[in-house]
Amino acid sequence: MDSRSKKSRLDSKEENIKQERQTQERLMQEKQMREKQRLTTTGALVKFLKNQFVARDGKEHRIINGVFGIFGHGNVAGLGQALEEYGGKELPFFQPKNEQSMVHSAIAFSKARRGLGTFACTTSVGPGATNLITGAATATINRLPVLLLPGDIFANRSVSPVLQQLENSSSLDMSVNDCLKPVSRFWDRINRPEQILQSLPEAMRFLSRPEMNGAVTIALPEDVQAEAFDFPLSFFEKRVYTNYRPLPTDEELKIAVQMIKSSEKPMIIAGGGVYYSDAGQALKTFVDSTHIPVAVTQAGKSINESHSEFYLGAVGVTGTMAANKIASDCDLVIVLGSRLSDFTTASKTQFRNQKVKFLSVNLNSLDASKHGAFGIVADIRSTVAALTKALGQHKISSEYEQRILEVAKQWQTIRNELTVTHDEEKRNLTQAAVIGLLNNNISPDSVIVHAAGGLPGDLHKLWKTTSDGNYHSEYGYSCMGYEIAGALGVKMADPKREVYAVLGDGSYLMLNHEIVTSIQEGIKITLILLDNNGYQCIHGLQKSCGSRSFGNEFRQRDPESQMLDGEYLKIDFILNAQSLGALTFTATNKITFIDALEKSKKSKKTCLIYIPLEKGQTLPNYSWWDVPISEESTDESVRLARKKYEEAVTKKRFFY
Ligand SMILES: Cc1ncc(C[n+]2csc(CCOP(=O)(O)OP(=O)(O)O)c2C)c(N)n1
Ligand SMILES: [Mg+2]
Repeated sequence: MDSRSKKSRLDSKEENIKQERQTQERLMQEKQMREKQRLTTTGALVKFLKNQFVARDGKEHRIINGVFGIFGHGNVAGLGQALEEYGGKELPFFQPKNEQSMVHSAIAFSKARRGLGTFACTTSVGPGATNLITGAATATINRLPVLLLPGDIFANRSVSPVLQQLENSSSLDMSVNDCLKPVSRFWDRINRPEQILQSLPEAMRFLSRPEMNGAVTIALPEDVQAEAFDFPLSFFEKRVYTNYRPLPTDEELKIAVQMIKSSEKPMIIAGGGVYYSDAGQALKTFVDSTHIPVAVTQAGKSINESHSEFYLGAVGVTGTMAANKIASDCDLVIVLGSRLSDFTTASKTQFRNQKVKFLSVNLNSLDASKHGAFGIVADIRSTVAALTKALGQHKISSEYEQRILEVAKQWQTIRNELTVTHDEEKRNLTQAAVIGLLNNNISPDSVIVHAAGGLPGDLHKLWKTTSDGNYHSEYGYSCMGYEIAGALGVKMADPKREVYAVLGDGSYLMLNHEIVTSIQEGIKITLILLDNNGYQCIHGLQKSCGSRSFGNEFRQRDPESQMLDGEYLKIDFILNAQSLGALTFTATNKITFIDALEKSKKSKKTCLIYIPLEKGQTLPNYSWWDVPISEESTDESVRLARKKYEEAVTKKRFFY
């Protein structure tokens, strides 16, 4: 063969290989195209969200159960269009009346489901987005998951400034959504469609892991929302994120057992983690076996407390006499799933025993290490069960047991006296009487939702939680306005339960519009509105700080004094609620309140029970709260209060 023909044969072989390679590549591309779908960023986002699940104890839960939204130019054509096109049954849309309240509804839903699942909240680019901030902070502080999807300014900057754009002179890469950074556990901005391939799975990790829960913000520039990309189909396949229960190590258990066995006066502080971890039953078994008493934080009070006399109720600033007495003197605090906020520790004055030690179990290592605790970063239910087993027959001493039972009994007598109803005296009901009557006259599996004002403190002290989730308090942020929106979310989480928002006139005036959403959706809740003409818990606090009365009551500006100290405002709450669609009742005594409760139970539509309160009735305090008082004042009563304050501050104890 001459060299020429040899070369041509080689050439044709190479040509064949080349052609073969090209065919392969074309087929591969065709296959890839078949396995891709051209979608807008928000179309892909919606398709992705529909198929995300979290699994715990062998049960799967949808992570995003629907979308709350208010549209504007920043989200209507992008995400709005995508929701209409792809949302379907799996991602229903709800129309709340304020962006803050939609976050409250979402996290209340999540709390009712023990953190397993939440909602997404979409807003436009400007005020809609900044209205999310309070909701986001409420979520992150309470460690509850929510997905926030605010629209954002154009990524391509071609129209800058778009309507509602903040023009920050120090950076063009900044929008109002940057305000959401400190209140979000995870924050991202999508500048190219394909970025969601990384961003969304990361967001799901934050929404599905309890120790990472909080607000997750994904800012969506309005041009990018509408841009298309060939998304791999595999991105939309069902994903299940496992919410496993990490166990304590043998070494950790050994140390914990030793700490408990060598303690003479141990007590448990049960925080929200006990409820989220569904550890109520495991805790009961532990208490039945060891007789170690339990006190609860606001979030921890969500667990059923009706188990035994070793459950002493609330601890700390708003604590019961029994729990606080035991806490003051105990030598070991077993902290289960608590953030140890200032209310729980009475601003670091609650635990007075010189030898007191802390043993803490929490999935969140920040919380586990507080107060110099021996911290076990593990699941609470599993750890409590392991401790019960490892402790065997161990019990507290009979002396200590006697003391616990004694103070528990004393407290029950006081509680019953405090909640008594003076209906025969023709006075309005006191807040404590309302609490007692409500506790006794609603079904044990109902839910009460509260957040701010004088109610959280009084409820914490007096309420008896009759089933898991029966007590729903938002007290991480104590955010006025949470109550009605929160009740809506709780009812959505479990429509079988009767849900009561218990709130003051101040909170009602701040955010009452979700009554409209409840009517629109046929989601029935009952509002118990306690009217005491203003911000009375702060008024009380103000007076206890030596001040007289300034800016806290709802009073007319007086023409002579030019101050807000004229007549009380005449606000017709009944007419207001009726105008939004609620069925209303007025209760002025025991009989009318019970009657209103019975009628509201039968109603299919949202009800409001209006109760004018007997003002100025406060409960006894068994602890202290650090509210700094003016060091300088011309007012004698302030100077006196400051003196007492300076004494009280010396009782603070720090643990490292
Ligand atoms: C959004 C918000 N603003 C302000 C406060 C401070 N604050 C706490 S309680 C309270 C008064 C609440 O009034 P109301 O709901 O009538 O309850 P009351 O104090 O009368 O029991 C205020 C202003 C808050 N917790 N949340
Ligand atoms: Mg009030």
